[in-house]
Formats: sequence, C-alpha cells, structure tokens
Amino acid sequence: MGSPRNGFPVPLIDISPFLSSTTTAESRKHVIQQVRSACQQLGFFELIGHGIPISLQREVLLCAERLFNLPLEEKLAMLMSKSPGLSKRGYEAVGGQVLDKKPDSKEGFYIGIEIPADDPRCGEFSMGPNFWPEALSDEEFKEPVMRYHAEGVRVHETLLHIIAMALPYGDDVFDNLMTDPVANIKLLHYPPNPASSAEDAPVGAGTHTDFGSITILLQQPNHHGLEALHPTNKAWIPILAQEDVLIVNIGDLLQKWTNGIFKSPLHRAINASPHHRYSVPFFYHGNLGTRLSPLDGSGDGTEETAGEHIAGKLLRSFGDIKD
Ligand SMILES: O=C(O)CCC(=O)C(=O)O
Repeated sequence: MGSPRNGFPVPLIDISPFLSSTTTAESRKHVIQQVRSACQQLGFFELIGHGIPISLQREVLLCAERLFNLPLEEKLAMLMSKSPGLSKRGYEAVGGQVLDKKPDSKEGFYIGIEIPADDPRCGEFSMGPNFWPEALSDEEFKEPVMRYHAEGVRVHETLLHIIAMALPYGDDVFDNLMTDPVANIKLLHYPPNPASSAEDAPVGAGTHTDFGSITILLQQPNHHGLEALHPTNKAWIPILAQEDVLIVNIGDLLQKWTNGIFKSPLHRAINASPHHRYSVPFFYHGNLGTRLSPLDGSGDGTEETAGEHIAGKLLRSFGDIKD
C-alpha cells in the first residue's frame, strides 16, 4: 500500500509477477486482488514493476518539453482542427479544451497509432496520420514517442489481462477490445503559476473522468499537480509525481462494463508552482466498435459503442458538439 495522502492510502501495485514466467501463482493472485480492490475503491493506483525503462520515460518527458518550447506558429501549424475529419491528432492550444466549467490552462498534443492518409479509415474518429514537428529530428521526437507508445500499449494490455482475471467473466473477456485498439498518447504542458495554493492557481485540467478503458499517466518526478476525488468521501487526494511510478486510473468504459463496480474517478490537475509541468497521459480506448453492454448481461444490446461514447465526450470538450 502506498503512503496515505490527505488521510487516504493510494494503492501501490507491483505488476512484475506478470512480466516474468518464473513467478508463482500465489504472487500473481496477490496482484489480481490488489488491482480488483484498487479499481473498486479509488479507481486510481500507483504502478511499479511495469518494465518501461526509466531512460525512455525521461526521454518522452523531454520530448514534451521540446515540443511545447517551439514557437507558437509552429505548434499552430499542427493544430488538431487541421487533422483530417474526426482523427483529432496534433496540437491543442491553451484554453482549447473545456473539461469542466472554464477552459483548461494546459496545452496538449495527441499522438496515436499511425493511420496513413490513404487508409480507408482515415478521418473516422481517432483515425489518421500523426503530425510530426518539422523543427525536431526523428531522434529528438518521433522515435522516442513511438517507442513509448509501443511500451505503453504493452503495459495497458498486461493490465487488461490482470483486470479480466479480477472479474468473473472469463480471462478472455477483453480480447475483442484489444483487437485493432485505439490508444492515444497526449503530451501535456502546464505553464508556471506563481500562485502559492491550488485554490489560487488556474485549473490546468478541469475536473473530469477519463473517457476510455484505462489511463496510464507519466509525470515529471516531483512536479505534482494531479488530484483524485474520492468517490464516496468527496475529498481531493493528491496523486504524487515520483520517478518510475506510473499512475493508473479506470475510465468510463470499464465503469460502464462493470455496472459501476469499478470506479472511473473524477480528477483534475493544477500546477500551483512557479515551474513548468509536463505530463503524458496514455489513453487506451480499445476497439471502438465494442458495445458498452454491462458484462453481467444486464444490458439490452442498445448501449452505445466505445467509439460513440468517447467521440461524444471528446468532441463536446473541444466545442465541436454543443448540447
Ligand atoms: O496531467 C495530469 O497529471 C493529468 C492529466 C489528465 O487528467 C488527463 O489528461 O486526463
């Protein structure tokens, strides 16, 4: 168990027994129990033993810094609205997304699985080519980011296997979800704020739940800012930024499939510090055609698909759909 924050323990889970073929059934069972309990309670946990090299984690955070340090006109040349159709790749300017009542004070950059412009799926929701900044060489940006993407997909799918084993619907329950999955990295930059407290600083990412299955967040060590709302106690719990500790949270899709047994927690990020803050959430949505019928069979088959759910939420947050 991780140390208590604001009186609440944030679970710390080591999944290395799932990366080694020589670990005992007992140690794997312990991991499954820990994941089940974290998903049922806070919906957030700290992850270690994931196998992503520290050097790659540091490099990806540097990629975020290099990108957001570019002149604004170079970033605006890669604006999300310039990506084909609903593919939604590229740059989000400060204030571009409204996750809660006021525009967010962060800027972001979406990167996903490369779908070439001549692919018939190009322009469908979340499907299209990535933007790559001309001013940064492939070694400085594209290659580390795509190496991290591949590693992140591996960790996400390991977690989904563990989560399947934590549920009573069969170990293969997420196999379809993991076929042709959509999995998007978002590089984020929270500009410095001299405000001394979270109450005075502008909100970087407004209070929201994540739209997909699971999110894995990489944070710059000691650049704190993320807070989770406890689902029952309604207290804000700081989720600290520590080296080599990834943060995992459940998203809306898993909450819907499990009929609310697994929690998709409300959270926000505020950079109440005079320093820049960079972070990299990695959203695993999975196969967008998957229908969100509860796994316990209580649905009627008319539930929306993962793609409909995520597109609706994301497009609303960018003002592309108005209620
Ligand atoms: O930057 C962070 O710490 C959290 C970002 C976040 O909550 C999100 O993008 O969903």
